[in-house]
Amino acid sequence: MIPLQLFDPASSTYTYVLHDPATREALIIDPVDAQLERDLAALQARGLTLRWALETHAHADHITSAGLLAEHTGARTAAPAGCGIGTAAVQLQHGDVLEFGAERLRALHTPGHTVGSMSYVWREHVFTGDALLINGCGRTDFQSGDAHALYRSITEVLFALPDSTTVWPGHDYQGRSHSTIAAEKVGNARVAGRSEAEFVLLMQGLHLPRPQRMDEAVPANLQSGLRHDAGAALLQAPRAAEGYAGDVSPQLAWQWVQSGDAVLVDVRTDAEREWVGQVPGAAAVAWKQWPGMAMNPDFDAQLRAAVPAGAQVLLLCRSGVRSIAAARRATELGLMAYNVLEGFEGDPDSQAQRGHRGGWRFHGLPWRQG
Ligand SMILES: N[C@@H](CCC(=O)N[C@@H](CS)C(=O)NCC(=O)O)C(=O)O
Repeated sequence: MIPLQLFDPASSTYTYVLHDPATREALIIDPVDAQLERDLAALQARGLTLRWALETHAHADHITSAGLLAEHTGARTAAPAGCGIGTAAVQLQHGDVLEFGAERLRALHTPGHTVGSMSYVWREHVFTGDALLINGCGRTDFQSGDAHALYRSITEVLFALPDSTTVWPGHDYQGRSHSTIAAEKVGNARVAGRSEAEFVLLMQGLHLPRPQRMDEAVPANLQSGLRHDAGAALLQAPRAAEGYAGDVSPQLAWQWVQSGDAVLVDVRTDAEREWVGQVPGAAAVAWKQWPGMAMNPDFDAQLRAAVPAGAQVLLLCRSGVRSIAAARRATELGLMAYNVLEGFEGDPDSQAQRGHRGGWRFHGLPWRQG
């Protein structure tokens, strides 16, 4: 059993998908937002059900798709407790285990690149994030980095794993895919044969340029990569979008519904509408259905039945993510399709609770329960 290794060329980031062959339950490590469609297709092609979207740390060079994957697949997000990713549903401590089917993945706290960074052990593999890289290691000069801590994480935690353990890094900038603990012990250019003091001196002398997207990536990653404009001021006009007519605020969407300018379609699951709440008069056409969040095979036909040809349609989901996919599909079907920003419940807050950061309900627009 080896992990599926996927690569984001723009950031040289490796993403990993592991699965249990019996139940097809899967886990993804360090997914990248620009690769969302690829990753969803990879899961679907293999018949995998995503249980966990997991981070090794809050990245500085790209934005995670963990929050989006959770929205699309029903997976839960998990992140190291020390990383400040308050939106992650599970805050991992050293030694915690995540289960997917009969498989188990164990969290190892390996601070140094950032204070909360973790590596993950699965079978005879270790996913080292930006702690141990192939013939290198993560930088320690920003985001709570600490070269002393990194030296100890590598030499005392990771090098304590069996020599035969395969090392799967978070990045490689030279096209290498994996290594072993034995090879890194002997040959890692930054660590092998060096004392802690020598390593610290070397790290202090690196003077690497800042990651280009750092200012944008870190705040977004502290929220699982979910949009952080939810709850923003009322938008007066639709915002342009790619693949569909545009994004509108919940308030503007409601104005259009009242004036008869557009049909509101709720693309959440039956369960969400029933138990969380729904907008009176909205048509219900699920994009995916619970349990399993499988695609609704009748989406096209049901949407056509709900919206007259050529009419404007507003797509509403939980937080404005599924509705983007649905708006793109509705556009392909010939409709003038808009995504309702923030969705019914908005984004999760720092306690991982929805309803306090934007959304249809938060703005006091009409809705009812049951
Ligand atoms: N050049 C890349 C960033 C490269 C970089 O700084 N990578 C970090 C991980 S985000 C690192 O730890 N690199 C270790 C090294 O280059 O030795 C960008 O602009 O995004």
